[in-house]
Amino acid sequence: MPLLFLPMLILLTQPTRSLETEMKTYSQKTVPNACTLVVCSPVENGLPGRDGRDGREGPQGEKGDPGPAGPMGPQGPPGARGPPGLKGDRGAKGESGLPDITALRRQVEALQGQVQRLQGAFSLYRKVGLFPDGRVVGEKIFKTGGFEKSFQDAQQVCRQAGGQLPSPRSAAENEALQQLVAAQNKAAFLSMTDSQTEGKFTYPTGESLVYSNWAPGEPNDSGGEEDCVEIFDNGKWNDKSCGEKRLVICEF
Ligand SMILES: [Ca+2]
Ligand SMILES: [Ca+2]
Repeated sequence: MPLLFLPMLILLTQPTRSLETEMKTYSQKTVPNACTLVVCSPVENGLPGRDGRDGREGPQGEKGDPGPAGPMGPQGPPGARGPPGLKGDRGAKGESGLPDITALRRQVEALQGQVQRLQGAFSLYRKVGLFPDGRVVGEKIFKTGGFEKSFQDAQQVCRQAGGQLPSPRSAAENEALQQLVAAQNKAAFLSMTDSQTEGKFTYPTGESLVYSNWAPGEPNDSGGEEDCVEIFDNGKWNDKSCGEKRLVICEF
C-alpha cells in the first residue's frame, strides 16, 4: 500500500466524534477562555487583530415627540384696534310698525309719574312760601318781610335774599303789591329812582319805566330830595326821600 493512503486510513479507522466535541476540545487546548461562543475553525488560530475603524455614520433618526410645555410667559402689549363690527340687526317692529317702543313707553310713563310728584311737591312748597305775605303774578313772586328799612338797606336785604326791590311793570303786578301794602298797612319802596337824572325815573338796570301809577301831582320832588318811590295802600305812587324807612317787599 502506498504511503499516500495511510493518513486517510487512520482517519477512517478512528471513532467518529461529534463536531461539537471536536470544537470544545480544540478550544480548550489552544486558546483558553476564547472562542466559547463563536464557532471556531479547527485550524490553528492567529494573534488577535487590531481594533477596527469606526463605521460610517448611520441614517438620520426619526423626529422625536414634542417636549412638555414651558411656563407661561409675561403678558404681551395690547393688540391694535380691530376693524369696526358688523352692523346690528334692525329691532323688532311693534304694533305701530315703528321700532319697538315698549321700553320707551315705560320710561315715559315713569317720567310722567315723577313729574307729577314733583309738580305736587312744588305746588305745596309754593303755597307755604306765599303764606301769608307773598303774592304771585305770572312768573313773579312778591314777598314782604313785614319790617321797614331805608331804601338802601331794603335794597341790600332783597339782594341778599336773591331778589331785588319790586319793579311793577303792569297793573296786575302793581295790584299784587298793593295787596301786600294794604295787609301790612305800611307804604313800601319800589326799585325805581331818578338819582341819575332828576325827574327821569328808571329801573335799576337804567331802563325807562314801561308802567307807572303816580298819585295826582306826583312826582313832585318835594324839597328837592325825593328820588325814591313809595307805593300806597291804594296802589298809587309818590316820589319820596330815599332816607325814609318804608316796608320792605322783595321781587323774585
Ligand atoms: Ca327826584
Ligand atoms: Ca313826592
